[in-house]
Amino acid sequence: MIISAIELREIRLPLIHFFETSFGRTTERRIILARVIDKDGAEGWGECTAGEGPFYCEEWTETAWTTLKEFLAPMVVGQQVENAEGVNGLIRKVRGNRMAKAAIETACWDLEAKRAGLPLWKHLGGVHTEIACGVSIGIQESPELLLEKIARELAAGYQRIKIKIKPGWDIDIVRKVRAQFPEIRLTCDANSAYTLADAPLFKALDEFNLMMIEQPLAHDDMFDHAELQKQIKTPICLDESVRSAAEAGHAIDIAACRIVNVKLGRVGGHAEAKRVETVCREHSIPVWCGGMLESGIGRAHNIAMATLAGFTLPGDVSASSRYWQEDIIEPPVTVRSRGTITVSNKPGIGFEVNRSRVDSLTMRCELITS
Ligand code: OSB
Ligand code: MG
Repeated sequence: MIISAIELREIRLPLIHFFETSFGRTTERRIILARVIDKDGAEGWGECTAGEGPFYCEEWTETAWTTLKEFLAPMVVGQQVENAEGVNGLIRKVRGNRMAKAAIETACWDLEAKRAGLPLWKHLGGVHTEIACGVSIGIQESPELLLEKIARELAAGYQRIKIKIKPGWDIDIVRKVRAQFPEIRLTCDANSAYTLADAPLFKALDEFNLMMIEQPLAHDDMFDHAELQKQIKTPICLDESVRSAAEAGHAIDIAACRIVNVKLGRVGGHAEAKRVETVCREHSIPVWCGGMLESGIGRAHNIAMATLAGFTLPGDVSASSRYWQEDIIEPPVTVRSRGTITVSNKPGIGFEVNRSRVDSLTMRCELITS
């Protein structure tokens, strides 16, 4: 395959409701989209999942834009590459910047699947045709509001509720949620808001029968997580601190977690996500698909990835209508009453990109050619 051009765009997309985590509140997304075009004019779409500031990880919209435009796109255009799997080889020289890389890499997978006339999920080697969905509910203005939101999501059929926690919004909140919903599958995500000194808090959380606690400690740590996992019964799930299959292997080796959240952007695209899934599956570590408040393009890629065999737990992949007044793909992603998404069997990501809507949301656009 030869990519003859890459179009980068930044779109702004306001969220229906703000989303708050321990590191801050998001009201409007600034999303970079990558469209790769081959010499025959076939195209593929990818999304960069970097946030609006360097808070989840080092990357953010502005650094990803510059890295894509100045380095990554020029390294890919005009180069012969065997397949989408091989795209990483062209951009290996660039360290880190995985979310920027994933925008191009995932777009190449979409293109390749379309050229083969295959749905992306099949092209990736997926096996599930229906994926289990959970929701991630941000920090709310009051506990009552959180309980209301949970009730609404359960009524919509979602199979698992994840709540965001931070110091001051943790054990009392979990206690209230459990009191109201004693049987639900419940998890919490701290986005690195705690240290090992908070071990007593996590021991106290053991009584609430959480499916897992996601990334309680530092974003770049594994060793303290291993120490914490020794002290608590609740499984730890790593998000931020697993950025590659190698790191997944290390985390498993030192027992830093019992579950892994896989995000395409965080690991640099589908090829690496597949390797993470493989390492985890071979060690009987369940994985699930995380979310980064993606538009429909990133969401469609997430759905395809979540069809891989090792994805056995409900992911943070939910309906477009939870985030956007109107998505940028057609049809929007919808969730069935039993809390699942049925995969699309159309070629590539399986959804049409609404070009006029994307155009109307575009703040800047750059075409990189060879
Ligand atoms: O840690 O999983 C996370 C959103 C932004 C940044 C980090 C995270 C999240 C979510 C949202 O939890 C998941 C979603 O897209 O609904
Ligand atoms: Mg997380």
